[in-house]
Amino acid sequence: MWSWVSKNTVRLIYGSPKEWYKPEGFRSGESGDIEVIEDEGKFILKFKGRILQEDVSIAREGEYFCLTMKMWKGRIFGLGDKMGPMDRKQRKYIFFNADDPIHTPTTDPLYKSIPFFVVLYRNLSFGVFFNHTGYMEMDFDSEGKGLFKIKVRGKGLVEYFIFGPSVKEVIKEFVNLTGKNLPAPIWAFGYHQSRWGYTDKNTVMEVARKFREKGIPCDGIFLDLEHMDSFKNFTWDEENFKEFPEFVKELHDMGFKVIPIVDAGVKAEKGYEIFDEGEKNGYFLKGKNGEDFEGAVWPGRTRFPDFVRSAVRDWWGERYADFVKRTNVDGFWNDMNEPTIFVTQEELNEMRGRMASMDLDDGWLIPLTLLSFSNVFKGQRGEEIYHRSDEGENVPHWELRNVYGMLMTRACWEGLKKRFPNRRFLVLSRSAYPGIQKYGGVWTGDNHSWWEHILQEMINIQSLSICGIFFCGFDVGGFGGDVTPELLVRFYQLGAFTPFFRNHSAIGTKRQEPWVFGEYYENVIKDVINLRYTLTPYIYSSYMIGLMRNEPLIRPLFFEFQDDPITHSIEDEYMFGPSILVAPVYRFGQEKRVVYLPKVKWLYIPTGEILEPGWQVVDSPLEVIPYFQREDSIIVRMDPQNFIFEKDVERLYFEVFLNKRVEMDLYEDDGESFLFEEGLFSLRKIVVTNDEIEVESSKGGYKPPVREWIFRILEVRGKVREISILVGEKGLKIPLH
Ligand code: MIG
Repeated sequence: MWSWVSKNTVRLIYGSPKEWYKPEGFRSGESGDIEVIEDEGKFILKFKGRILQEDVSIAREGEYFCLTMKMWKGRIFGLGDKMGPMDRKQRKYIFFNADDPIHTPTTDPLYKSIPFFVVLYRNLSFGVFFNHTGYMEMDFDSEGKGLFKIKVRGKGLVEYFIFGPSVKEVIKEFVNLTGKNLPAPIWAFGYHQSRWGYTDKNTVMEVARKFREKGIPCDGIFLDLEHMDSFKNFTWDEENFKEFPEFVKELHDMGFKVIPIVDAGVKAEKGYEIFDEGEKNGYFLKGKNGEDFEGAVWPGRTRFPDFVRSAVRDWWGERYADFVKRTNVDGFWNDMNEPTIFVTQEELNEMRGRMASMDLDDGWLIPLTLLSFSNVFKGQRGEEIYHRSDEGENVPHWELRNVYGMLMTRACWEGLKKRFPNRRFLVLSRSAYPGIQKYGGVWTGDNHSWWEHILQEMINIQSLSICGIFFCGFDVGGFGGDVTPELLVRFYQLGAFTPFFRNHSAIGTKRQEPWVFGEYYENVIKDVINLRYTLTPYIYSSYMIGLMRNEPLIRPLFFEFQDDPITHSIEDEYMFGPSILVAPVYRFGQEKRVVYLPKVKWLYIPTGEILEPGWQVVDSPLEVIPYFQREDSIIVRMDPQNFIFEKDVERLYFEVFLNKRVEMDLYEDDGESFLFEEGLFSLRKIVVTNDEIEVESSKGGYKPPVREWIFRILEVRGKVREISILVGEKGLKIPLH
């Protein structure tokens, strides 16, 4: 069975699947040029006679449904933040959310399941989304036999096939199918400081004050587990974080937003209101015999809300809103929502039993047994847990695990939106499934202070972005392990060119705020953060336009330059919005960087050199981030501020790198409300040629303030001009001769 979903997107049904998660972007009545040939439950897809997908066999192995296809030619990109190279070929991946804090080159699975990928071969591209929320494996020809294999636990599978032929169109359509990205508040694009291990209010205040004293910009402070009373969500510690609302106010007065952590698990403690309510109403996940499922997480004995049910989401969503009402925090950071379950009573009993019966004569078996327990931590426990659906059906966890974290985040976003319909919050999630982008941004979890992870994070943010998750970032400096000076700088330099820019580290590791390595490194890092803040108008405008058009801020080179096959092989450079190419340094002591510059001339911003397309070598000493401006593009900047709303922005700088004609769209709004959804935004075109600057009148109901616009026009032949004009909502034309 198959059907059209929208133009050039088809939905293929294999076997008799349950499709728990329903995509939303169906446009009935549309059809495209793909030819679908169905034969005994298998399919062949063609476009103008050319085969795009060819199924080989279908098989049932016990509880599993297996589908084999011919492996595609070309490259495979996507799957969210999985470890390893950006091209996913020749590897097998598992989709079953897991909390694994050691990200080696082959660790798999991790926190998210994003079963969507793009196939790219020359000028042809299409996307494949296997919409399965339970256990799944995909093997992109790891055995080299020319076969792609997918195996799911269940009775069938739903595939969405999206024909391009450009990567850009594939991604846009995939986002259309799974949902528009959240509007993050403008301050979310500032810099954020976090650490697991800011033990009390004073420690946090000390850090906050240092930022202001040193004039290092910072917009957000994240509060980890310590702020809670005994790891109970939506509480605060009366000793170390007493008078919490006043503390939040104090930070607000200094220009900081405050974003506390929320864990998926609820401490099982009578008298803790949330536990009592959840237990009384049957809101928690169930065990095999219908009793509440219990496991150990940070709070000790823990129960888990059944986010699959809408009543539970409504209840949980109100908890966030209520916490905002009490404390006025500015967002939430949803953690442990795979969900992580450290251990269960049964497992503990088994461990005890096995260890108790051992003695030294067991030799090697002793460490082996201990090691086998460490799997427990990752244990996904599909068998032991049951959900109750809205229809009252009992559903085993293995069918739904991969959407648990997304549904928690949905509860968060919807709960906040309901109570505060006109206030944007920063919502983050560690676990995810396609569609997460409607409810929250993501970070990539527990990376390490390793050089290897700078490149990995570069790959991660590109892969998340092409899977429709635009608001993403990683722990700058690395979460686990002790950071070293140069590594910290290079981590910052990458982080400054990502949507979500936050330094975070684990308890027990070396502190890694910008100043820990003394004046020299502090100044280099301060410059990086300042540079980031100058880019705010460009970043925010590009993000919001991307939100409307379903185009990510982070774009692999092939997203913009698909025609050039060399771009298909590049994972260590990317486009940051439409005008900037960034090639961060990711090796220790690397003072030159080899870069590939596609198609046009590029301005090497750190030195002002104009470079020809092709392979180039640029200087990249520690103070320098290799980043480039595309020919015929504009970058809009402002003066840096200590935090985004510190002062009115009186001046905008339009850096124009001009050959013939530049055209850009500038988006502005108030940055913190939802009024833009009712048309209260400003969108206008700015066109610069050798003869004139043309600024369109602002369209939309938001009146941008009158500001000085300074145009710095650099022509490819080297001529420089600077023109300053006052611009409000009205358009104008300025001749350049
Ligand atoms: O088991 O809250 O990924 O960012 O600092 C560790 C403590 C729990 C994992 C998150 C990390 C966070 C940490 N959490």
